[in-house]
Amino acid sequence: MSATPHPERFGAQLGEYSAWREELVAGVRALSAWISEQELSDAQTELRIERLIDRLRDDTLQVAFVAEFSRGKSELINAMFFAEFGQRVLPSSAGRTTMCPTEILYDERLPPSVRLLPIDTRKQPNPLAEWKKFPDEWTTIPLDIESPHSLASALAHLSETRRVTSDEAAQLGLHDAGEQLAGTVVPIDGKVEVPRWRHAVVNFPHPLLRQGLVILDTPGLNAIGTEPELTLNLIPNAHAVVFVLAADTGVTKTDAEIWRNHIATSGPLQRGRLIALNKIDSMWDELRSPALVESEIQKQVSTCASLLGLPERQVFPVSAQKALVAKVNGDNALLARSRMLALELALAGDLIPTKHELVGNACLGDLADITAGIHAILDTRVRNIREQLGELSSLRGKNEDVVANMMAKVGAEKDQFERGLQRFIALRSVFSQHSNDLLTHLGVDTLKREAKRSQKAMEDAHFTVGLRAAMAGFFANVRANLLAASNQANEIHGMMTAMYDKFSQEHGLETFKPQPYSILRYQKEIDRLERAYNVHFNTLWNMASNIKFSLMRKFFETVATRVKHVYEVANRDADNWVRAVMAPMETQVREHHLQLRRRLESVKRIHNASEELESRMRELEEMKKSTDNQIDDLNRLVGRIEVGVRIQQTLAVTRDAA
Ligand SMILES: Nc1nc2c(ncn2[C@@H]2O[C@H](COP(=O)(O)OP(=O)(O)O)[C@@H](O)[C@H]2O)c(=O)[nH]1
Ligand SMILES: [Mg+2]
Repeated sequence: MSATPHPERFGAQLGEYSAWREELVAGVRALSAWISEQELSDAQTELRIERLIDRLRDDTLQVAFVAEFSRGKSELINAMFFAEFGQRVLPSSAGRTTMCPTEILYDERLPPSVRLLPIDTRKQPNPLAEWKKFPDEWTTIPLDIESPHSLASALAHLSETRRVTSDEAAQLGLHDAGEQLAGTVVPIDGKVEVPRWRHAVVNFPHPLLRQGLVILDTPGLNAIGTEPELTLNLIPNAHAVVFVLAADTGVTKTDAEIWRNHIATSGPLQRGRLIALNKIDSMWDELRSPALVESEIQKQVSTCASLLGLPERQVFPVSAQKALVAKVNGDNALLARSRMLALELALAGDLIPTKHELVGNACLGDLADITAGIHAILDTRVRNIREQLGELSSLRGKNEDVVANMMAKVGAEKDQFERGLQRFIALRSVFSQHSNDLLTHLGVDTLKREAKRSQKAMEDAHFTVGLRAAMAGFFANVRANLLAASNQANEIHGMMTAMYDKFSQEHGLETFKPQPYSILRYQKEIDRLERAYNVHFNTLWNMASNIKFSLMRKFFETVATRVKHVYEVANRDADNWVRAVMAPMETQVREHHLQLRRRLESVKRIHNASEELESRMRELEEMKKSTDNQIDDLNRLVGRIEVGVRIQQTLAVTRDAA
């Protein structure tokens, strides 16, 4: 197992991306080591740095392959990512197609394995995301990655099916299962064939997967339409979706349906959505001139593009099968003919710049929050030292009275500051009240109650109007909560801004402009879920009545789980935000108070013994120098990370323009 040497291949670009991410981690680690070495750290800061590193580490790139049965998704995945195994990793052949959605990834905390969730779990309303939390419910098959045979036989489970009565199929919410599979199986005694597994997770230590690539292989329309997790989460949230068509079938009715219902409406269209027009080898013909074959392929590309309403440059004619053979045999001419590298390049080109931007910006945002507190300490120190130096140099050669005056002045300043502290303490208690309110608006408990109530309303409703109203009510409530949270955050923001201004005017503390808390991205996700739900509502409503209610219930459960996830993220972000808003003020107040006490102390000493003055001034000069150095070091360490982020973003912009 080695990474592919071709620089233009997907793997090489992913490798560059991971190296970049590792560099960010190294930069953050260096910063973190420096912060604790300089004794500028506290538990909060350490925790936030650890979180940032974890987030960079756990960052994944999710690529979903979506299409109707037998378009060659599995073969495409084999050819793109697993050719160096010299054989097919995923089952792909006429009768052995993957029956259940399969995530292929590597989580080093778990041994290599295939984990399979039985289809029977569909009889219960719990969404897939819930089942993922209970490993015991999954059948685990260990993988021996050294043995190709073990790999193939473990993965063969992905194609397993079961025969059930049509009643049971209905209970499973698998309405069209019989029809969809009619081509491969002859139904006897009224039984229908259904997949044995609902979902599979292949944990596989492949170099690309180690670097955070997550591949989702989906079976045909039937499975996509009946598994809400795919419709509402896995497909729309994938960083890239490859929609696979086959040259020998063109755009069929179900292809168009998958495209329309599951891809076109599910996210920003232009970015990260690619069409692979597979099996172009079926058009190769030794008796026709290459130019003629080429023009026919081109014609197919235009037809597909216009049927799907896309520019032609988003459609990539390929032959997955020939690409796999070519890669295995090192046949460069065949590889070129398969046109696989163009698709790999486009996929990397779509995926990686987007990730650079997302990950880079999130990292810089976190860093700015983390370092704000440290800047506040250092700046307060420098300013205090400067002030003291000014004070002390004005005392040179002065008599005792002047020194006594100075002592009184500093003492008064300290007293005034301590009175200001009372106000600060009062503010802090109002602040924590407001913060609690903010977090309550984003509380998962309130949401759960609301979801239950809506669920009940939906079950009681037997007509479209009632169902729609219950659903709309649920979303309206969620929005109202987000808005209330936003208002609360604005209030906190206003209060803190005023407090920072006041402290800076009255006590000369650094001015600090806290960032506002924005709920925009959660609102967008809620909008997306509601849109997706509405689209699928119509599809579900037109299904046979014996399964439609159970499917609707499943969809609602998944929507509720996704909304819960949005709340959890919003809640965690809000928690971080309130800390980030308050921390610099706390540090500044503490630091300023300390400095005032020190100042008073040193004037007192000078008052008692005049030779103290020069030595105290030397001491302060030293302190100033070392604090200035600390500020330089901090800027250098943060600057190194910023440069890393920005270079990649500039490259991405240039690449986009090209
Ligand atoms: N001629 C040709 N057949 C292909 C190609 N890719 C896949 N196939 C065949 O199409 C069938 C379905 O492939 P598979 O990868 O299982 O499709 P999936 O159901 O979309 O995952 C298999 O018999 C493959 O051998 C290709 O590029 N050219
Ligand atoms: Mg397949």
